Amino acid sequence: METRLRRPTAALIGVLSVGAALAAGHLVAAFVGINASPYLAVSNSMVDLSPPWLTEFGKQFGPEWDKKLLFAGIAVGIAGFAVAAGLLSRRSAVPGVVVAVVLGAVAVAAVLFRPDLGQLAVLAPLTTFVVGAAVFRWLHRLAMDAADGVDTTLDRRRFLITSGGVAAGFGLAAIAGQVLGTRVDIEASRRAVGPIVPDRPAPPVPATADFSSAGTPTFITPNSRFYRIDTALTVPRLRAEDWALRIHGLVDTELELDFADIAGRELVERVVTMTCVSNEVGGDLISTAAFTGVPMRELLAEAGVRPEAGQVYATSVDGWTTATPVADMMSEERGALLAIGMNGEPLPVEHGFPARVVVPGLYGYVSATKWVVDLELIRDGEKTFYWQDRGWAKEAPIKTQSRIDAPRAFQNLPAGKVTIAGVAWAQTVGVETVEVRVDGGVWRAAELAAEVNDQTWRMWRLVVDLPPGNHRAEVRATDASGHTQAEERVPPIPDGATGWHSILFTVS
Ligand SMILES: Nc1nc2c(c(=O)[nH]1)N[C@H]1C(S)=C(S)[C@@H](COP(=O)(O)O)O[C@H]1N2
Ligand SMILES: [Mo]
Repeated sequence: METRLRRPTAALIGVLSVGAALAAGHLVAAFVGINASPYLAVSNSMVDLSPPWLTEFGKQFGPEWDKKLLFAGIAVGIAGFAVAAGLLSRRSAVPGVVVAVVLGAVAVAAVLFRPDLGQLAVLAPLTTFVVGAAVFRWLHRLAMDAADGVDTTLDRRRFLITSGGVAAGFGLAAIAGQVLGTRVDIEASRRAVGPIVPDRPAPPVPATADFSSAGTPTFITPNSRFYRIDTALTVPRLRAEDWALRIHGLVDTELELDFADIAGRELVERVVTMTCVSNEVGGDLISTAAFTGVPMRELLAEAGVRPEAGQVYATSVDGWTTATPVADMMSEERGALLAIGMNGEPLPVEHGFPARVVVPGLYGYVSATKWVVDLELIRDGEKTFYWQDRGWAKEAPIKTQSRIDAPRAFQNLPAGKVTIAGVAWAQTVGVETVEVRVDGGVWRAAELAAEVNDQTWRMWRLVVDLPPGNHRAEVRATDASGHTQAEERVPPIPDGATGWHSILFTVS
């Protein structure tokens, strides 16, 4: 009679070998670049290959959750694949080995397409492939011996002990890889940099700049609450002492600047409201900080921008790219920065430590490169960049918008006076008026908080007297160029959402 493995045994062999394979690859990746870990490399490729609807769907869960969900989804996918490989191999080990080859090939491809990994990185997926195939054949042989009816008890015990050993071994390898791979002590590098003190501080933000007591955000967003958007599944860990920025392309003199050079220059502080193009009407992908750094205008002038240059093409250490019009980078009023400080501290790691670009008035995806390492002056449209390749606009100035923060949607308020409050923004020109209407009535001008500068949001509030019942509040802003927000809802893709924000609430 032909020997056949029981289904649970076959599935277990599949899962154990794939687990061992990925863990071994993760451990090797700790030495050649953690992103070479086949599990991370495949996950990163999934991010880059995701269709726009999926990326936008993911962003709803917030910066931390969308990443956790992706990792969990990929783990489930791989486990399913492993179970299938095991079940296909109930008679012969060949299908399982073929699966290991396929998995290895996918991982090699994923690593080769990573811009931030060297040639050596291929060792990680190769390890995955070799370990996967070897563990699979080994466990399969033991399980077959246990199933063939001769010496069954002894063979079965041997199979169970080996399986347990493999599981424990790969658990340890995965943990060791994680610990070693993230051993670069990035916080130590941040501490060594110390507080970032501007030579030219921004004027202090007056206490009257926000209506946080009425429910708006604070004017300056604490670093820990600043919105975060990026494609990095593992935050780049680039130490200040290892960082350098190359400015090249259509310039007279190529520059290579290190952190000490930047930190030693005259540092300018600017209060800027950053906004993400994916921010839905009413969304919270908008925050404000006092950024400190060197004006991009000075750095570019030092390199000498040739007249034929139209865009600054920026690349981060993990290969994310964007392009910004030279005119916006060079404009004195706009005041683009190569920032190294955020609210007095070195940039937090998630916000681009050690250096990033900040260009007031442009959505982040066309300007705000975190972990920036390369600025290339190119002819206009000479190359496309990360989000442009995924259907978003080549140029994207921030659109005038407003949002209601209080009352909260569906909040139930006591009868009497109700304060409606929120924020409005029209970076580079400034907010002129904010109007609110309730239940489709007349538009009433809201009180505006003190204006800080043209590159930041502005808080507003209005006290209304409302009878008990359900109510609907709507808001619209008019900017200093005379443009009033249109009612119609426009989705974020390709160059930013517009439309009036409205909320429903109850007074009783
Ligand atoms: N390296 C890198 N820089 C990046 C991104 C990214 O994915 N990678 N995302 C951009 C986008 S879409 C936005 S809105 C801002 C967000 O910056 P924050 O996370 O500091 O708020 O960073 C920009 N810079
Ligand atoms: Mo963004």
